[in-house]
Amino acid sequence: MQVVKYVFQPHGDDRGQLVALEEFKDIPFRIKRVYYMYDTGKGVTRGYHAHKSLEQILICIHGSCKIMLDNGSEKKVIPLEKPYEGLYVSHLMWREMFDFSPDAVLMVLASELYDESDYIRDYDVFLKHVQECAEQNAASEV
Ligand code: T46
Repeated sequence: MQVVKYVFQPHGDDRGQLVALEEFKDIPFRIKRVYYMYDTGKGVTRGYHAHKSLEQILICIHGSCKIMLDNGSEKKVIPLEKPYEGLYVSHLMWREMFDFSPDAVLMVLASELYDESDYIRDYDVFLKHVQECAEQNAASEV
């Protein structure tokens, strides 16, 4: 499984750092929504779902956390601890966010507006979607 981490360009000077993100330039999709989570309790794991079509970039702009990505056949844990790094999370990728430091702020740039019908919250249903997708791709290659 290929993990795509973007390293953004910080514009630093003697005042500090600034990171600017533009759609289609720094971010590979149109940014339709931004949300962020903070004050995450000790030992809390969030997520436990995949998306049918949503693409996102996760940036831990303060503190640190870990992201577990699972494509249905492989799992990887990716630490996020730098405000200039963004983790790309594609559709059909199970995600769990955990190990938040008390000061963590996890910001997410999303390709679509909030839509509960895009969520797959059952792991077995997720595996079925992954398999169906692989079968469709194999059929279209014939
Ligand atoms: C994802 C991971 C990384 C909204 O009303 N609008 C929104 O845009 C979002 C994201 C959430 N909500 C509401 C829905 C729930 O009542 O906020 C509440 C918490 O959302 P959720 O339980 O889905 O949060 P996480 O941390 O499990 O997942 C979120 C995103 O929902 C999800 O798309 O990929 O962060």
